[in-house]
Amino acid sequence: MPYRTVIRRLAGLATALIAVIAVSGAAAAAQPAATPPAANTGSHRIVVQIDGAVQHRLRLTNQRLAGLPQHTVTVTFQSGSGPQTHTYTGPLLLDVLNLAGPRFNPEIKNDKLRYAVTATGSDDYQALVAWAEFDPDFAGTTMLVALTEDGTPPADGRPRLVVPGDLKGGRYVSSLVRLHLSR
Ligand SMILES: Nc1nc2c(c(=O)[nH]1)N[C@H]1C(S)=C(S)[C@@H](COP(=O)(O)O)O[C@H]1N2
Ligand SMILES: [Mo]
Repeated sequence: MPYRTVIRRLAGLATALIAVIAVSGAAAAAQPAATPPAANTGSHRIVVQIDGAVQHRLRLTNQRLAGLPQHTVTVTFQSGSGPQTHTYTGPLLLDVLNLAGPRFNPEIKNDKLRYAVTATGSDDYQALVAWAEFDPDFAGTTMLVALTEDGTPPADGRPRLVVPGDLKGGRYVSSLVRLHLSR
């Protein structure tokens, strides 16, 4: 290949490369500046912290939650935008808390009846459920840490507390970041 041709081809390649870099730069610049961190759906970096009166404070990824036995419930609740019916899938709240090991005192009669789990959303919204509400020895409601709603993960990828039987949606805490066990 003549020397001039080699130079021309190299120059062509360089131009193409610069164009690709410019286009990807423009795409990156076009992203909204206020994209919240760790909001990528299905990301392994999304975690729910399990803490309080537990033996092991845990930071559970969606992947870890998806590895627990999955349950599905269909529920209806009232909300500001009218009644909503959804099918949720995810692990039992009971299984998630048992992973962390509740520090119940065997010396105290029915110590677990003194406990509650406070769920916190990324917006600091909070609601609590009593341990007895989801414990099969008592009310035994199938409460979930849901990973999907109607077959789809939430837009921000974060799980949602599901509280079947509640008339209003207030305790369906979405965008869960923390489950805190307290006495
Ligand atoms: N994190 C978080 N979860 C929340 C709320 C909230 O403000 N923040 N509102 C609750 C209320 S009052 C209702 S009625 C339902 C509404 O459900 P939706 O957001 O799926 O419509 O979400 C509940 N979960
Ligand atoms: Mo609500």
